[in-house]
Parts: sequence; C-alpha cells; structure tokens
Amino acid sequence: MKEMPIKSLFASQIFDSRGNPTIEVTVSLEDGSTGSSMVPSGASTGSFEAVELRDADFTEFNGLGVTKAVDNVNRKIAKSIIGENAYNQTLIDEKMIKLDGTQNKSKLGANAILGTSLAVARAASNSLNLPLYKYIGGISGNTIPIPMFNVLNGGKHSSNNLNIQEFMIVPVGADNFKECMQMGVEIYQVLKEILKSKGLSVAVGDEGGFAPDLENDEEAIKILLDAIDMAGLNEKKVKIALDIASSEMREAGKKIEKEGYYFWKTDEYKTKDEMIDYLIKLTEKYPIMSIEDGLAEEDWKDWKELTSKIGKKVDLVGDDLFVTNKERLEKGIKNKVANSILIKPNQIGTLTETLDTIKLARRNGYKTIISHRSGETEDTFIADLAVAINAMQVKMGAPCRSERLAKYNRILKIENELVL
Ligand code: 2PG
Ligand code: MG
Repeated sequence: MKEMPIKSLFASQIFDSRGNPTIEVTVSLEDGSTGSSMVPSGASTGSFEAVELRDADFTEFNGLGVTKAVDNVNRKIAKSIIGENAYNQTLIDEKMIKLDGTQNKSKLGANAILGTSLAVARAASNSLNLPLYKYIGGISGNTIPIPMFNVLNGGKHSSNNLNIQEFMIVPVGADNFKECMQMGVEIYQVLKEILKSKGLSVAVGDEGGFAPDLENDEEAIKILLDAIDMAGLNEKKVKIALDIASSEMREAGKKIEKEGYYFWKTDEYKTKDEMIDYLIKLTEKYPIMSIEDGLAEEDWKDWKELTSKIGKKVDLVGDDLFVTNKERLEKGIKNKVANSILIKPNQIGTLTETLDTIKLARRNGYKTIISHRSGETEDTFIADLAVAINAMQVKMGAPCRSERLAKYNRILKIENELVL
C-alpha cells in the first residue's frame, strides 16, 4: 500500500447550526496536504448511539462545551496516530477504537473520534488529488441520490404543535439532481405562500422546514399535497416521507408511566397496537413511500409486526432503532425488522464502521439513506459519502438554511462533474 504519514492533528471548538459548541479537526500529512471535518449533533438521539463527549461544565454553554473532546484529539489521539499511514483508514479507525476502549466511545468521545476519522479521509483524498467521493467510492461510487426534503418540522425540532418530527417531500419522478432541487425548491416556496395565505407562521425549525401550528399532524400531510399540486406536480412525481421519531413519544410515555406512545405536544396517547394501526392508516390514505422510526428503538416485536404488514409497499427506516450499528442491524435482519437503514456517521463514530454497516445493509437488501443531524455545520462530507456508496436517498433537511444547502449544492456540483 502507498504510504502517506500523518504529520499533525489540530482540533478546536467551533459552533453548530443551533449555536451549540462542536468540534472541528484538521489533519496535516507529510506531503503538505490537509483535511478538515466538523462534527454534527442530534436532538432526538437514539439511546444506543455512540456518545458525544461534552464538558458538563454548566457555567459555560449549558454544559455543552467540547473542550475535553478537543483536548483528546490534540493529545491522546494525536499521539496514537501521528506517523501512521493516512491512506490506511481502517488501521487508523481501529487504533482510535482501541485507544478509547469502550463500547460507545464515551472515553475519548465519538465526536473526537469521528472528527479525526473523517478529517483523515479528507486529507488522504486531497493528497491523492481525488474528489472525496472518488477516494471513498472508487470507480463504482457514482450514483446521484434522491433527496428527501424535510419541509415541515415538528417534534423535538420545533416548538409548534406537530407531533411527527419530519414531513418530507421526495421528488422520485425527477430525471436528475438538478431537477430534484428545482422540484423541492418550488414546492417549498409554494408551501410558504399557502401557509402565509392561511395566516400561519413561516418561521423555520432546526432543519429549515416551516414549523406552523396546525389542526393536527394529518393536516400537515394534506398541506404538503396541496403544495405539490399547486407547484404543478403530482403524487407520481413527488412522494411523502415521514420521520415519526417515535422513540421520543415512547420516552414521554414512560414519564407518565405508560407502556405506549405519548404525543406530548397535543396530550394524546396511543397504545402500541394503536400506533401500528395509525401508521398503516396513514399509508393507506396518503402517498407515503417511507416511514422512519414509526416505532421506538426497543419495540422490536412491534417493529416486526409493522414490517410484516406494510414492509412490502413502504420503506420502513430504522434510525434510532439501528443507530448505524452493525450489531443492531444484524438483529434487525435476523428478526425481519424494517427494510431500510438511516446512516449517520456520528451515531457510530468512525468512517470504517459506517462503511461496514452500509455493506451489511447492502448484502441483505436494506435500502441505505445517508442523513444529516438536526444540529449541522457547513461540512459537506455526507454529500460525497452518499455518492461514494451509491445511496438511494439522502436526507439533509429543507432546501433552506445554508448548513443544509451546502450539502445539496455539493451534490449538484458532483452531478455536474460526473456528466463531464
Ligand atoms: C433524525 C435526525 C435528523 P436528530 O431523527 O433523523 O433529521 O434528527 O439529528 O435530531 O436525531
Ligand atoms: Mg430520525
């Protein structure tokens, strides 16, 4: 294997799209090339995710500072990987996993480890003068994904009364990414006009989608269908996708000492069976192609039931359920649970493990969707990753707010490069 030793590492505390501290890592190589990475952060995090190391010093940034993680990169991780070959991503990731020594990367921090892992890949691609997607995907990594635009925000991503966290539009009928963007943007603008005409708020939530108070969650779906129609499109060209983020409702249920799902924003309660029925009915009534986290991260039995009932016609996506973790995905495969997986590198903490989980999903016919976090940065790594692994879809928020658009714009650029 060709060698290019890592010369130095530098981490610092920067800020994400919610104004919370996060970490940026820059890796420099012996040939002078460098690569940087900024780590995102979730709000509706799964309890089995790798752990972000936060300072927990409540005199600063509500305890969310990352100076300990920064220090871990600058000292411990630097000591372990300086001099190692940047082209050997697996070796570097394995070294960090060993150095951390915990199951969930809580010692060094998944933020410290991921920031380094992605910066190494970027530095290596720069050193070889290759675009990142080519470095990761080789000659076969060249598929432009379909975007899922989260145009109405609810749940933990906003302070409105919508329980479902994400109402997405998916331009499945577009011929290319450029057309996907046009459809997404035009529907988004029409949606804004519809909300305005009803006297509703057009302020946006964490992922750039509008966050009005509506009659109920179903009204949100109906408004989306109106917007699709008024933009001159139809249900064949643009489908609906939902992220229920139901682990949050399950947590809220536990707080009121119940077994099922508590929709805390509207004070409604559903048993597990009622939740399954509710989801099935939604798919019967509306052109919904995909439901993410329809059931909670530990409700395997109910997930299995939902999968057997509608898994043939709807993408059932595990996010909090699988947390980009190979073992959890293996359990899902064995038990015939879900048929798609959301991939978020910061849920697992290294590029190598992310790619391993993607491979396992592929081998077992699970659809892979590369996803942002609700707290994002201008880093566009996941755009390249999506093309590199030939992801079917990407979920990167609304076509609004530059931390979201940076990623969509990057895919537009890659598309242009690929047709040259
Ligand atoms: C999700 C994500 C991203 P968060 O639930 O899918 O949309 O949200 O980053 O808050 O976990
Ligand atoms: Mg989710």
